[in-house]
Amino acid sequence: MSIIFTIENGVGKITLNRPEVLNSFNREMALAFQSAMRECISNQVVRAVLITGSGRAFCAGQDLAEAIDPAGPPMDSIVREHYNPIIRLIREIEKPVVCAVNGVAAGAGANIALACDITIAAASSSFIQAFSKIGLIPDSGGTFFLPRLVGFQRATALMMLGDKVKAADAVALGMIYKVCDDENLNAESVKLAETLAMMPTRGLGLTKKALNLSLFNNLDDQLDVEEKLQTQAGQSYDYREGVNAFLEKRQPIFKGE
Ligand code: T3D
Repeated sequence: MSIIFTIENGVGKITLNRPEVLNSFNREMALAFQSAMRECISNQVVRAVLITGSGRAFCAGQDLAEAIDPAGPPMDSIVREHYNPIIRLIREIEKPVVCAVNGVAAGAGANIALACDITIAAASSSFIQAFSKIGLIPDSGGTFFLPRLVGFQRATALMMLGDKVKAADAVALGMIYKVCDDENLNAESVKLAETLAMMPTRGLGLTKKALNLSLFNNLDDQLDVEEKLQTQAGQSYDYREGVNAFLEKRQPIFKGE
């Protein structure tokens, strides 16, 4: 099984599972990942998503043996059919997506981690824009997210030089949210995803929508977006529950509706 997909406590957990090749993506894994993400979108039980890897790596990007295999998927279809849909699904799902980077994240693996909503990493993990070393350009949204996260100069240098960025440095650069001890990553990331899953996830989904649009909008347009989405959030069950629970001095029970 190239991925392991489970649903527990409101969290759809996708574990990349080709540890012998550092969870690099072949076509089967890319399509299985997309299918799990689609299940997370349509299944109302899933209120948050957690992405991680098995073994010592998070993901080493494209499986290079498959990429040069004449019987493998044609070069031009790899980005179009594998990585672009994955990044679109991560950004389009109106539920929080947590990424737990458990080891090296290289190439498309690094950029998938950067496209997630909240990325935490084990202290021993690292991020490498490995593309330049083999004559490719960064894909999987890397040229979109990395300059926005760390600034144009740093992104350019990281992409051209392919330097390895340690997890703690990735936090300092603003690439990811948080680093934690290796042995705590699984527990911390599950706890984070489960916490999000219990929150007013309709509102979190709308927050994500607003953030996506903020990447393109000017202030005036963004204020309009906030007005529209706040109106939707204000009509949600969770908003009423949150306010009632506050006034009644009790814990709210949110439904994601
Ligand atoms: O058409 C297209 O290809 C477009 C799509 C592009 C998307 C991309 O992601 S391009 C970038 C592809 N990825 C890379 O270039 C990274 C290649 N891997 C590495 O540079 C290193 O493996 C790492 C820095 C990630 C980790 O190094 P290290 O020393 O910890 O491990 P290792 O010994 O290099 O790898 C362990 C095994 O995994 C090894 O196999 P073996 O010798 O034990 O049988 C190695 O060949 C295999 N492996 C690692 N990465 C890949 C891989 N096998 C296939 N594809 C890989 N990407």
